[in-house]
Amino acid sequence: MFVDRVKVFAQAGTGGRGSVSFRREKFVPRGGPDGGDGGRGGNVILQADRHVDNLVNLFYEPLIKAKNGGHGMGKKMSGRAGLDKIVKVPVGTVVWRGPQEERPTSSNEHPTTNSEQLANGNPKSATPVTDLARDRQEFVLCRGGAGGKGNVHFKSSRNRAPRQYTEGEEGEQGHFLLELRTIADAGFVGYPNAGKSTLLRKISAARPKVAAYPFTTLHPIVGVIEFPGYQRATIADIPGLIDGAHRGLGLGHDFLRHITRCRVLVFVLDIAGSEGRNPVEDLQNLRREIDLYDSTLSSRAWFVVANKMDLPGATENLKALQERFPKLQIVPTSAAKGEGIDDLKHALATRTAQPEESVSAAI
Ligand SMILES: Nc1nc2c(ncn2[C@@H]2O[C@H](COP(=O)(O)OP(=O)(O)OP(=O)(O)O)[C@@H](O)[C@H]2O)c(=O)[nH]1
Ligand SMILES: [Mg+2]
Repeated sequence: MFVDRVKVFAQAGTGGRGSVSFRREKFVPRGGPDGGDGGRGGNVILQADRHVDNLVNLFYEPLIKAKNGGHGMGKKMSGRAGLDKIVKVPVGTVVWRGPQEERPTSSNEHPTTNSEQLANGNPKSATPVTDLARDRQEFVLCRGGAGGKGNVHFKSSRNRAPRQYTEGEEGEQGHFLLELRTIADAGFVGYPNAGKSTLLRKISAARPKVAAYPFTTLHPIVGVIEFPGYQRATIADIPGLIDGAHRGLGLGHDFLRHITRCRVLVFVLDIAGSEGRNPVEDLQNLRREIDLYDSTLSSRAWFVVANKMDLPGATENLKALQERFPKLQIVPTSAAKGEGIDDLKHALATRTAQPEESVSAAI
């Protein structure tokens, strides 16, 4: 299963209580207070890890808890610190904090109440917290509570046998939404069956499923292309878009966010119009869909792959497309026959090598 959005409830550990104790030792009458401090509670830490590719672990375990700190003890011994809970998440995870809610009472109760906004990733009530865009990047989601003070801290000339101590502080807690926005240099955008996955298989070692029915690809797949001279680029194949994708039609809406970080958008067209559509209109519709979804996407660097050049009608359609958009970079390919693949690699190498600002998620 591929999970790219998940709600969780996280709770850091409570600090341990301070101890009330008095020194008792032979030949040391009235040894005085010696109650140690409580240990701090464990933190809940998110860690980006490039070996993790989705959020499925958290889907099954949406309650993340770190350990409490140990209580203080006699002989001025501090309680042990609570263990941190380190949760590995994929690189590219964006975290939002939900509105304050009642904390769930039992462990099998899922944090669902009043989280519609969160579930929709709607930032209106949810506030952005962090963007884990680099491998090994860590973020303390909830900080553990400090340990309480033992009675040794309360002695004074007037109170030599204090019985005061303090409780440990509660750890931070909250509801969060974690959302994966795939990090890739370029992303394939196109109608279902345009041949995006077939192309990715040709240019990289990734093995997305290819089939003659729409919506074969159900979640983003990232392939790595190696260019001569140790240069490399990552390309994301996302599920096909259809008209109305920005409104949530087809699978598009849920997956468009995965291209929000791509520096270069590659529009893959079925140039032969083999499913009865017109490639010029396809391109215009695709451009419109991404613009309606996020207007910053339409100002990204982009070019077109005219795929299925082996089919009848392709050459005429390619000519029409070139006449309609004379300045546009168009790479003709036939993924099925393996033609134009080197040109596509070359186009990707040059376009992704351009030193553009890396695009962070628009949070
Ligand atoms: N004739 C021909 N067929 C192709 C070409 N490229 C892909 N196909 C076929 O088109 C069909 C769809 O290919 P996919 O690579 O799965 O298309 P996709 O764009 O990934 O589709 P979704 O994952 O559904 O969005 C498959 O049957 C491919 O064999 C091509 O260049 N020429
Ligand atoms: Mg596909």
